Amino acid sequence: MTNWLGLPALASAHGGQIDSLIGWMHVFMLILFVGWGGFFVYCVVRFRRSRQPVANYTGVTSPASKYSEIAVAVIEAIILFGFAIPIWAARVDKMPPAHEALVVQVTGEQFAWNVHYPGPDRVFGRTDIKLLDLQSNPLGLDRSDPAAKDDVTTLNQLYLPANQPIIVRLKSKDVIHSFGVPEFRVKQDAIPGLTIPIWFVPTVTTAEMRTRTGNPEFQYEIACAQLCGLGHYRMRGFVTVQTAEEFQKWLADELALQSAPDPFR
Ligand SMILES: [Cu+2]
Repeated sequence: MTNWLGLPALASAHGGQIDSLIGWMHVFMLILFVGWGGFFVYCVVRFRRSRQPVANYTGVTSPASKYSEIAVAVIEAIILFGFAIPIWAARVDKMPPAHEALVVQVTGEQFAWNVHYPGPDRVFGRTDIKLLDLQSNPLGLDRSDPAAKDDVTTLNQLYLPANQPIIVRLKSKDVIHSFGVPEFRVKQDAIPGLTIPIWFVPTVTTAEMRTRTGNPEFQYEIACAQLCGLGHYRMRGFVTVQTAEEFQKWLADELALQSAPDPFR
């Protein structure tokens, strides 16, 4: 189906299915709208006062409406248990294996997104609330932990390789935020006290999207999709999708930069 609903540009592997679901929803809702609208007009005409001057207190006696209600309940149960729950299980619960995916932790706070990469060892370093410093160490990462030595953290900048499964482990430091990237057709609440994984495969690099949209400044944006406080409007993060090679280079450069001893300390 073409993009008749004017949805944002698509840049993830599963997004096409979501778009076609949204499209079919609109088609079904249009059918319902026309059906019920027609029924309403019929009733207004059929039961007008000049034709029905006196109210009929007995009402409808045929059991047709009872049976149609039962039929609707049965059909809805089939849609829920036969389609909705299995599709949800396949799409959301079945994560790609962690060794094939890039696992990254994204922690929302008022009003920023903290990104944490485990680095080449694929193990997230220890974090400790005592080490937390809003300016220099917003995640409280313990650099003395061997697993943390190769970790990379960024603020509001999520770099991802294209065409590889990404598992984002969502967390929140304070209130409920929501990680939404419209082009990936991904949106998930980040809830304090929970680590919620979501996964997707980005398919279009930022550079490619810039040529595609004709906008040299195009950026994928993480929009916080839950009203999370007064600064909610400025809780914006940016996603840069690169080729696998570019991403590896970025990660290596960033690692060299972040693990170097700080000359100002
Ligand atoms: Cu927020």
